[in-house]
Amino acid sequence: MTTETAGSAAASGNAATDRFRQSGKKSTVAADAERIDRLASKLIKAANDIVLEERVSYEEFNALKAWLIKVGEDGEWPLFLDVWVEHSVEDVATDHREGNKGSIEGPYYTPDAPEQASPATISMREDESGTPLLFQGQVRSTDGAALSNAKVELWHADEAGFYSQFAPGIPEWNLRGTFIADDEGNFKIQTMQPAPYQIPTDGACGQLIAAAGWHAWRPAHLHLKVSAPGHELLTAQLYFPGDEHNDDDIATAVKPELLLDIQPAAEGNGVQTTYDFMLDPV
Ligand code: MBD
Ligand code: FE
Repeated sequence: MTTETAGSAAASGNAATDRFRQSGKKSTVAADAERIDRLASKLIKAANDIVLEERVSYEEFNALKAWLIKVGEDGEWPLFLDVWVEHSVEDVATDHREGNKGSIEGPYYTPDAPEQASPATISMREDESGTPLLFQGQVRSTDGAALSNAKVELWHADEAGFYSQFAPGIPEWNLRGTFIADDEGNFKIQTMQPAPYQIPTDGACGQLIAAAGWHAWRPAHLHLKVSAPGHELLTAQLYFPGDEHNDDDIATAVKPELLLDIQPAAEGNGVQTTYDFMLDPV
């Protein structure tokens, strides 16, 4: 934390909640009473089983009630669900794929980041601090065919671990961009290596983490959405070898195939990495 402040958990939580409300994701499930009955009954039974098995007291029950109220007040439902549940939803959604299976989206995606043709430099501050990172690769179909004009959306935290639009004092589209690959599906993006991310410690999720004696860290990561006409959208994260939290990500979103191969930059300073994506036809 040098030139910027973390802001509060409630500020980033509420921004993530607003973002979710605007995304239109909430209204797409049909009200199928049978399915709702099945899922809600299982969830309620799981809660009751825990109470009976663990002999949960009134004090503990009330602490839970107060904590759940605080999750809402802090706007941290997106954070809570994305950190502790989304990885299983992502497994179910992508286990049929032959190409990349990807990883969770998390709470800090914003659509419609400014578009640039590859090669390009992501939007960043003039004095953006960090290690320059050249991120390049190719987008292909699972049959091996290059996907011309594939789209690569990239967003990630800065060197202090903060995301634009969710922490104060950062330009709106900082370290966010939409990149159009060339005729052969090749992309080449100059950016700045992100720092590990710490879940806000002053909100409800941070309170739970501290009370349970857990740590609040995600390893440093790049977020991506890779798409091409006629192919399934890939949502992924990529990680840096050697990060101490690759093996105990609080969000359980690291997979071995998502680790980058980081090399010294061939030109200039910093590092470079090549990662190819394979998309499944729809
Ligand atoms: C993040 O940056 C993130 O990617 C996830 C999944 C949860 C919290 C913060
Ligand atoms: Fe993230």
